[in-house]
Amino acid sequence: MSEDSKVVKAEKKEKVVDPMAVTVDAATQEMIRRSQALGIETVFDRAMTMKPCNIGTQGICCKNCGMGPCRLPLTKDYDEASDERKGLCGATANTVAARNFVRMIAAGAAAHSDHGRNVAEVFMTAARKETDAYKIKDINKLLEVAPVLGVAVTIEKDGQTIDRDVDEIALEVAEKALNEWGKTDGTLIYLNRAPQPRQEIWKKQGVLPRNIDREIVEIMHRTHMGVDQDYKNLIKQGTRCALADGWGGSMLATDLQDILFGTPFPNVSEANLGVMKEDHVNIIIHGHEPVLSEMIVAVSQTKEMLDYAKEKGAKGIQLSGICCTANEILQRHGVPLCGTFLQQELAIITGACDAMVVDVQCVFQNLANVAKCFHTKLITTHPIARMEQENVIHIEFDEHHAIEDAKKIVRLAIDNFQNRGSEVMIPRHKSPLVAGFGVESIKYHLGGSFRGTFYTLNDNIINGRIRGVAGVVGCNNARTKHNEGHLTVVKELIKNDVLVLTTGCNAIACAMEGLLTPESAAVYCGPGLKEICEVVGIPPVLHLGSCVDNSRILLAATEVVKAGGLGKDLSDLPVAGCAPEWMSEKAISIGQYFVASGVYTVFGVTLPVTGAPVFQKYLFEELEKIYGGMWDLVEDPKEQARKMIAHIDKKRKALGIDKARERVLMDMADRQKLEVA
Ligand code: NFS
Repeated sequence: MSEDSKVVKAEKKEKVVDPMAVTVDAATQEMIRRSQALGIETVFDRAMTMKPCNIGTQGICCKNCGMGPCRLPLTKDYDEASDERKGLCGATANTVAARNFVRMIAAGAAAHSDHGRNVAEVFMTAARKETDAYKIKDINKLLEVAPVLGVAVTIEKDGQTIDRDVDEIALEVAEKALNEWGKTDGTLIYLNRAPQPRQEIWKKQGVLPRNIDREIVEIMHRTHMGVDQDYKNLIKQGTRCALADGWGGSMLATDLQDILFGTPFPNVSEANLGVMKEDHVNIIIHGHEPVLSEMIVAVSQTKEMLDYAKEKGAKGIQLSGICCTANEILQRHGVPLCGTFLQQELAIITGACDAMVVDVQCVFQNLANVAKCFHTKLITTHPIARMEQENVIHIEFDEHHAIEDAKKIVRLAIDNFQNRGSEVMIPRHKSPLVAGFGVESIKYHLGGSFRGTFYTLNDNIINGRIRGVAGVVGCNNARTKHNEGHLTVVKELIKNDVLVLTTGCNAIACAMEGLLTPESAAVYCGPGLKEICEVVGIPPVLHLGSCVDNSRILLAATEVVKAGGLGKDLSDLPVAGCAPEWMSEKAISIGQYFVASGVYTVFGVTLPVTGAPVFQKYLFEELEKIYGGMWDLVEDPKEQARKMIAHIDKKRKALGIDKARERVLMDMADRQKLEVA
């Protein structure tokens, strides 16, 4: 061996991922070690060997035409007044960064909203009774949503008001909902759900979305070579598109899913790779649309399938989920969470995954390469999301024969159970959790069944036991330590009496850490929040579902405004938002609709705007003057929490309730003093 190749080998040896350095989760650390022992590459290895492009990270690479890519790096001696960076066409760094940013919003809004459209189409199939698989499950929710969409739930007949036929209502709701994607007149109906002053701001700014598809298409037009060249005008359209996501496609997805599959209500379950069972057929559902996973849940619980699994030597069927589809089936059926976005390859590396069923979004193509090393059947199910690798099986799912499709998939997994190799290693780690919260259950828990309202929550915010409310959401990102940002921010917030509403992979991370249990309040919370959690019996971190369910956060915040005492608009509330480990374009769309809804929103890791300081300043400072909400980028998670708390305190002060918080603490002390006296 030559000296040179020894050096290469030595260097290679040094480049082994240190599991402790890339994740805080013990199960993940164990499985990274396992992947190394088996010589299987994962995202953690790739993140080490491939560094991100520094120019792309800052948002200043334009590849929107064939003359580029034009790269506009920030020079060390950058000075705003003399910044002459431009692409071949003359596009400035601000234009380039803004174009890239709003394209991310378009992609994110498209992902959420196309998901929403699929649900609306299935809803229509159910309303027309073209399928036996899907039925209107939650009639109460249907009757609640119908009037919002302008569908009457009663009619006048012979001078009497009578209830309309539920099937008729469902059909009309389906038509109205589907219309929102492409209607030719007016603006989105659901915008009416926001507080009136918020609607006025949107109207004044000219950002009321006309229909969902149009706003996405218009971004693609405006960011084509040589169209919109004003970063403020670009971000205006970005806002309109993001609102079409949050108050449109995502909100419709959530509502229609609730009507079809049931509105979530708190239930108990478990989280982390340890939920897999060695003696069961393990089916992992991964992706985002509950349309298929609902059917798999139903089918895998049938006697027919359970008997078949036993026939094949398994004790039963263990379903579990990864990413947001996991959150969907958790919140409605208590199906355990197998892991977050960054654990998807590791779930296969357990050697115990008999089938991984994927639909759309957040699915690694490398799953196919990992599956090749095991007996795992990797099954794609969606016509718009296939994989090129030959070992991937495609079973296209169609709502007209949903049960048959689901049966085919479950049978395939059961048949595969006996093909397991000897290399099974399931980490033992898992944590208990309570999930399934939403506007309805918060009302119930904090208001009681007879007076289900948000008054109690508001009361406790006003009296200072709850300092404020934070929405902490979003992905994992392999460029930062897995789950560390999520858990640090959330723990810091609840320690400071901030109630946390969570969705997406943040919710899964919190679940894995045990933060979704009422018991965690005694360990992690400040005295005010602890007291509330103990009295009411809720966790300090409320799991509201998947990323499309961020719409639940918007509606919960609207209920807080309605309940009174905390201002007239969302931007008056002592609330803040955060995505500590974001990575997907969906997160950017979510961030923008939170900002445009009046919320201070801080992202961790990185934000592709830092190479265009003027545009960045516009997002971070100027938007506050327009919407009352603004973006921020803070790498250190503790600092993220600190800034969120500072914002919450700023809002408390503006509401005149900053003193109340101190008074409560003094009241308790005073009471003690009185008792002593
Ligand atoms: Ni949200 Fe869900 Fe997770 Fe991020 Fe992906 S699963 S839609 S995008 S990675 S939170």
